[in-house]
Amino acid sequence: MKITRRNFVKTGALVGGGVITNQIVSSKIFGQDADKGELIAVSTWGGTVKSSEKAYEFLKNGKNSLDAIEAGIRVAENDPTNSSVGYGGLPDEDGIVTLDASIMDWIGNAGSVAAMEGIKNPISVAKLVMQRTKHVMLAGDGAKKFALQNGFKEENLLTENSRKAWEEWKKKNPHGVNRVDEKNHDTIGMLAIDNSFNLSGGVSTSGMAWKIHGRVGDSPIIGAALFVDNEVGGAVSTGNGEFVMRTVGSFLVVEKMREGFSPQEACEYAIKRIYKTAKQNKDIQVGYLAVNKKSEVGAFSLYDGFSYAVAKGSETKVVKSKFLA
Ligand code: SD4
Repeated sequence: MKITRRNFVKTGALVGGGVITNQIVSSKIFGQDADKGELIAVSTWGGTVKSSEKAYEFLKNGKNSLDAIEAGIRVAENDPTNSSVGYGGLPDEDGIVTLDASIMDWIGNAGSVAAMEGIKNPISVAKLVMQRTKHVMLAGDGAKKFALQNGFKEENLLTENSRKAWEEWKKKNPHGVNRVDEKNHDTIGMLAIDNSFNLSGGVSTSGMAWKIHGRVGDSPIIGAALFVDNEVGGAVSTGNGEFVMRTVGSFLVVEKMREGFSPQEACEYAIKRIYKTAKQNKDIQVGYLAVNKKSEVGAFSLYDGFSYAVAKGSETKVVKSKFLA
């Protein structure tokens, strides 16, 4: 039987390379398709522009939005100069790089890994958690074991630059005081719409620099740093994950869009919710990026400094986000 967007096939071995999965394989159950937009790929922070370009190239070549997201995010994960994602990410207070990532497709399937060590491309592991298991999230040693069993190889993710930065921080903070460096942000959150008008999203990060070993941020939590609903749109977050988790931020953004807010209005609404508790602390930064099914984009952050990349039509632009305070 041919799987199309329109067939609803129950649990089965038809997806995920012949491995039993509980993926949902049709969007029909969510109702009618929404208004159609155009091909688009967006990513948090201007520094990830190459990721949006890569994802857009995939979309233009007719690849689906899930594969485009994975390819785009892998560019950031493989870049040793991005100190918030994958290889080269800044470590925790013990000097260990631990990675969080999540991915979600247009049908509502989701996969994520949390606090995973030694694997360079957590977004691809998250995709396989989604496609090859009955679970949504794997954490720590279990995530790594799953990755190794599925053909990933173990690598040292701590670059010389990241190690030196950690040593300097450690000298100044021998007891782990002020352990979180709020100024360090480059986490990638991406959303993309393909030529079947299907939306997917993903997030990948090494999390907050100098975090307590074992800390998990918002990035692998579905509904916090990432949420996609193919009827409505998608949202991703970056910044202080604790504030995003407490307000289930990306889900909130998508639900406001469902009520009729534009992506811009929805991001502003979610940031204002955070500001109620974050306003005492000017160092806390949070940014949301959202896209609706018409390929309209919105973004908003607590404070100045957030930016994002948009690949659409013939160009890729880096746009400075509006901010609250
Ligand atoms: C976290 N949200 O672990 C991530 C960090 C981040 O840009 O986004 N940095 O809390």
